[in-house]
Amino acid sequence: MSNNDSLKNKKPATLYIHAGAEPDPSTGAIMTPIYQTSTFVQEAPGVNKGFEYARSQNPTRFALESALAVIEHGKYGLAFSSGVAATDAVMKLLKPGDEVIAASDMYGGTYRLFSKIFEKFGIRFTYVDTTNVNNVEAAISKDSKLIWIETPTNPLMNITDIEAVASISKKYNLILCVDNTFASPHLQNPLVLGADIVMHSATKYLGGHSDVIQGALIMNDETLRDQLYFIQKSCGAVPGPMDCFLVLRGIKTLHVRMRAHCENGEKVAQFLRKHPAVSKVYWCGFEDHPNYTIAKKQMHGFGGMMSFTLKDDRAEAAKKVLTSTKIFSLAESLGGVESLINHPASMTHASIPREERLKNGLSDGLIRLSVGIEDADDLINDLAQALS
Ligand code: P1T
Repeated sequence: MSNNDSLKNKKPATLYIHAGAEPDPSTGAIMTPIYQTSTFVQEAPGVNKGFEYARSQNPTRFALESALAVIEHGKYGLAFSSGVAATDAVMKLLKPGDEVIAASDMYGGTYRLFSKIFEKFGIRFTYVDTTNVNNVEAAISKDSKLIWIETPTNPLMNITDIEAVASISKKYNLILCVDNTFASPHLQNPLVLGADIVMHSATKYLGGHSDVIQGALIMNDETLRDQLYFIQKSCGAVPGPMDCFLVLRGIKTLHVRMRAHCENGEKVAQFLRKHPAVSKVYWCGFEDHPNYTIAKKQMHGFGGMMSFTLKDDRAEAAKKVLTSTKIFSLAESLGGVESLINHPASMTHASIPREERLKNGLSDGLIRLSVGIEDADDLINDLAQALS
């Protein structure tokens, strides 16, 4: 019986620590070895130990992929060299003429991949506000093949009802892919809610320590897994074994980190909301957040991501805050143990045309926080001095 079989019905903390981890058969090493090799010696042509060439098979990657499946309550996991490489693989399931219904508010790099790369190859993207699921159904045409949503969204923390979109996608026989990066598998499991594919930028909460770039896909359907594995090995965007080891290690503390991110996130969100210089805080844990009921239904906590605007909503005013924090570092990315502050309009979402951004509510003055797991009072004091 594999270790993953013995994890059936175990709680998240146990899953994260033991998923994918088998003692190394040759030495008993408890930690998965980093198989830093490009190829595997064969006894005779076609006679091998199941490993031929490391783009197609690597034991460290396989251990991680098996862990990814377990922690997202799916059957199969696939790891990629980045989050966008994982998204790229999903898009390669499609052919020219196919249409994707995509969320209008999402990570700028995903929008760039769709609009600047895949449109060139004849795939059509229709962007809708997926927080109203009626918009999704209304947009479906005879060419629609896939629905792409992100929830909570980057950076406006909009929430889409995964279960409701999954039932629409099943009705029209479409593939539903959910970017679950902001929630992490600890706070939300889209496959359980009916999605077909879960995507992660493992760079974020899964790795958790800002030391690796990686992506992940998890699914239940074997045919979909085979198609995506074929794309993974044929297109070659695989992560190296050292990076797989780092994400495997990160996953072991996911529950502890997420608990701390949630606690600190709530304290920081409440502090910002009461601050006289702040006009609006975007955080899905507020009871008056427009999608709070759905967030509460489908998530097990609200995490450490949030955005806010100042009463003075010009980019210059935001820049003053962005360059005045001492513990929050000004940087792209999120989900690491350390707190980051970011200016979406000029950084992570600069590839979205300004008109589009403004239409979706992403203003020039919006500031995004990835609240880390430092001491909450220190984080609040840091923001207080930057806002003053
Ligand atoms: O950076 P990469 O590992 O390729 O992941 C891309 C990606 C996909 N989906 C979401 C929701 C993301 O936030 C990201 C990456 N985001 C940032 C780098 C950022 O600072 O928002």
